Amino acid sequence: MKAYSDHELTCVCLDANSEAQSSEGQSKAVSALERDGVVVLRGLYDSDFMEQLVQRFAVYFARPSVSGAVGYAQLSHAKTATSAFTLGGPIVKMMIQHQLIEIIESYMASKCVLAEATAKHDRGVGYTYFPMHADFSAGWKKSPTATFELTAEEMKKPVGVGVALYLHDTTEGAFCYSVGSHKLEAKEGVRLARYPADLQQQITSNIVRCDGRRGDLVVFDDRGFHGPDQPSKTDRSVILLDYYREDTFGHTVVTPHPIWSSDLAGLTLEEMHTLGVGASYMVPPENHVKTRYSKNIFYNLITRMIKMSYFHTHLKYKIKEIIGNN
Ligand SMILES: O=C(O)CCC(=O)C(=O)O
Ligand SMILES: [Fe+2]
Repeated sequence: MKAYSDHELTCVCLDANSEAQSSEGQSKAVSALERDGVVVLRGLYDSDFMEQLVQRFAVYFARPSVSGAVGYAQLSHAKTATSAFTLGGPIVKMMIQHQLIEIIESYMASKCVLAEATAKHDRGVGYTYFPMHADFSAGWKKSPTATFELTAEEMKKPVGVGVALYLHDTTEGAFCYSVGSHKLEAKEGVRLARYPADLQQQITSNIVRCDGRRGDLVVFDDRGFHGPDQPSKTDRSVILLDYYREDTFGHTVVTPHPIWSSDLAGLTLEEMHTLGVGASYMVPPENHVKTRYSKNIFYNLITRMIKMSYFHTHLKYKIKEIIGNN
């Protein structure tokens, strides 16, 4: 039985249509991030907007993407995902929502860049496949060949801010955060299991499950310990965004975003900069984790089946050709 802390998280209600009314809320959100490393933002997206997003999500999460068909990437038995940009239209607007960006940039004391954007579905399989972790620690590199490496000095600053957008009311399986753990600067690395027992106990006893409503955003400092509530028997759908601190990483994303060109209409240059348009990247798209299926044991069989899937029409033409020539 999991026992979570009953620490009350700060939940800030913002008004998407009135920046002036929300400025007090924004400062409250930044203070909560400084103190706890986590804050819930409510009210930025109305129900029509969420409905559109959920419908787009359903289109992409009905089936796997096979030979160009619309769908998701299967990453494990429990986990399916696609780039959040694939969902199109409304999702891009939510990624650059001004109040959200202002909160993040004020907390980081730097401009930020959207480095990762994932739409994800976790199946409630009943075991832990994604344990609590920090996203960064000193010496962190995105891949063994990456040239950029984080220093202990940089880890004193909020180098990355994560955002989880709930696509439905979420309790079991929700995002969890160890309140205040961002202040530890992940000095012993990103894996909780590698920490001395007393520190592990301290981190674990401060974990709060961030139950939330559809449309809520959980905003958190990536240096703190976090992860989905697992083991869980309930499915959950979520959008995960990660904004990196530009003064630390430069104008860099993890891997280039697959953006629909029509979604760039009407965006300012600054918004495009935040989205990572023109940014350098750490992992070439063909090596990104979403391409993992090419290492699956069924990959060769499935590719052969795809190659054969038009063979019957090919045969028909061939037979006609032979008959026609006689
Ligand atoms: O699925 C979640 O709630 C957390 C995801 C996460 O921590 C990550 O992608 O690094
Ligand atoms: Fe994480």
